[in-house]
Amino acid sequence: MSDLLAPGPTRVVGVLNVTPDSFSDGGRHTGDPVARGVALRAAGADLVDVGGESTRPGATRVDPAEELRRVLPVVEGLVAAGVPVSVDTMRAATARAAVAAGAVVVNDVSGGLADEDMAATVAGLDCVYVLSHWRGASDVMGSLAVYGHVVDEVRAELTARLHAVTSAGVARERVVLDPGLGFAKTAEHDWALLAGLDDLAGLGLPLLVGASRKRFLGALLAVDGEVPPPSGRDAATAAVSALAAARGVWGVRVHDVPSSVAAVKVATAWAAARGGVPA
Ligand code: PMM
Repeated sequence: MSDLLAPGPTRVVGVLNVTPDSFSDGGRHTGDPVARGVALRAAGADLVDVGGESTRPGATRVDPAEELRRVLPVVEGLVAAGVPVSVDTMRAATARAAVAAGAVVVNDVSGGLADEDMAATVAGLDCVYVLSHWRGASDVMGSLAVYGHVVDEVRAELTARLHAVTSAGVARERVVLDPGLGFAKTAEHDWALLAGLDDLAGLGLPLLVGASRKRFLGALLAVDGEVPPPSGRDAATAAVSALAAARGVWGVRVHDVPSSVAAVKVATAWAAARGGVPA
């Protein structure tokens, strides 16, 4: 766990959604999810993030037993293959089972808000905790995308959640913060948060950015109202990865691993050539 947060280049977190209805890649993949995860690792992912519940806008919650049934065998298979695993879940019970099976990161897009047992559960586990900004479940989050100053409000709400989870016993040193792009955010909010990464970094904790294939990139790339499909947004995702890496973020969560590995390498080499000063 400690190595995971040690200083170093931006980590590339590969997305492995084991869902029939994920926003960006659900249903598109066939075949063994463990083999897909192993391939993500071979392509350069530092971590593989396994999720069994779609958070696409409008999605309804999956049954807890079904989530576990999807996720656990994949976590076990990847751990057995030596792949560092993160579990993408809002449920304490799933987090506990995945960490018991060898996952080293609990990635909770709800920042502990969806399950009141999450913070205390994570406090008792040996893992990194990714705490994302969140205002409500996917079926209602669109109506919650209302901000005066989005960066200030996200920063304040992340600070409040950080206080809540550390009060429940989670060591601050193992928390990674995430602005939660697309979660109760419009495209304008997503861009403001990316532009405000330095401000969020001021909280003094590592940051994870999950821009991959999201709607704000689709809207940006639309030509004559034609929005490219999620898989047509990977070059734009890699551009975000390069810029986020140049801002020194801890990690980027992406579907297409090779393009973001290359992007992070470019940003790292560019900074090194400037004597360690980011591009
Ligand atoms: N986005 C999604 C799922 N999990 N986890 C973190 N930490 N940050 C994110 O932005 C994030 C996430 C939704 O995207 P997907 O359906 O394409 O996986």
